Amino acid sequence: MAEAAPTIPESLLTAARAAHGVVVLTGAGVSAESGIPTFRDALTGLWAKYDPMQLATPQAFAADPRLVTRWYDQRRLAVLACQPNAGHRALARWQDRLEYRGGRFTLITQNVDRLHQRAGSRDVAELHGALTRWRCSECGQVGEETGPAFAQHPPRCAACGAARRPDVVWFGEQLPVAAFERARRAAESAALFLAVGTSGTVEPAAGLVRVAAAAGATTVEVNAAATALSDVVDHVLRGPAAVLLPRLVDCVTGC
Ligand code: BV8
Ligand code: ZN
Repeated sequence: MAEAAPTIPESLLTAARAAHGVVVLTGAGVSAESGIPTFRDALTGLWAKYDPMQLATPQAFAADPRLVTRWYDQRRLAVLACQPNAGHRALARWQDRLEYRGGRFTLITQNVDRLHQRAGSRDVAELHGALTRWRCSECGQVGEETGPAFAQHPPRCAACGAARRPDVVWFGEQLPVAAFERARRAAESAALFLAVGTSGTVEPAAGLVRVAAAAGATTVEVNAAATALSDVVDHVLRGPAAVLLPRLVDCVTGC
């Protein structure tokens, strides 16, 4: 079991500075300090009586499209009102510095809030879609929704009138094939793989840590608490991502 290290071990810094291919998998914890509740806590207040595992499914949408689109519209508005935090910005900085030196940086996220992109990260592999992208449940027409709350629930497709849904991956739905394939290939060739702010409970995203470890990468967990991945990784950095990521990136990039 890797010991949780409040400081950053020299062995990790040596591996990170030498890494030509860096892969980072993020989960809801990287957005916690932006004020976005983690996925397991996303059901406060009005939604406290629901289980995300029940609400984030095609069955829930079929049974009660109005309830489901109201929850997603509220989450969409919440993320639009939030700002990226120092953890998001540190990952964007690391990508800039590594790619400037000819290295490869792949950011894979389970999050649907697009804060990585707003912080400047490029080519983000979004495994679970995005809250601001909505699509028609019938004709598939897709649109970016960054405006005020929908006037009606479920929102209707302008082309065919059918109910629109958030373009996110619900439980039981397949992940976007190209994004997951790119994530898996990056994990297989990573020299350094970080799992940041994820409980490691949702598959197949969480399995990428094991793919990287099996391929010989140095693996790291950055998390405020112990998770299913803590025993899998080589190094555990225990604490908030918005504090630990800037510190790690500054040490690695020599800022
Ligand atoms: C699929 C979008 C098959 C919606 C989400 C094995 C293989 C394949 C599938 C399965 C499998 N076993 C089980 C399954 C089924 C299922 C699954 O994984 N179930 C689990 C829960 C048992 N998987 C699926 O259904 C996937 N689909 O496999 O389809 C298929 C194949 C072909 C054809 C058809 C079908 C789809 C999974 C995607 C579900 N959608 N999101 C929405 O957001 O509403 S998942 C959802 O959970 C979010 O995206 C979230 O990101 C994700 C993972 O959770 P985390 O990000 O880890 O968040 P969590 O709250 O759990 O943890 C937060 C962490 O942050 C904690 O550890 C905490 O300590 C830490 N933290 C908090 N604050 C901080 C912090 N860390 C650092 N700093 C802080 N400040
Ligand atoms: Zn339509």
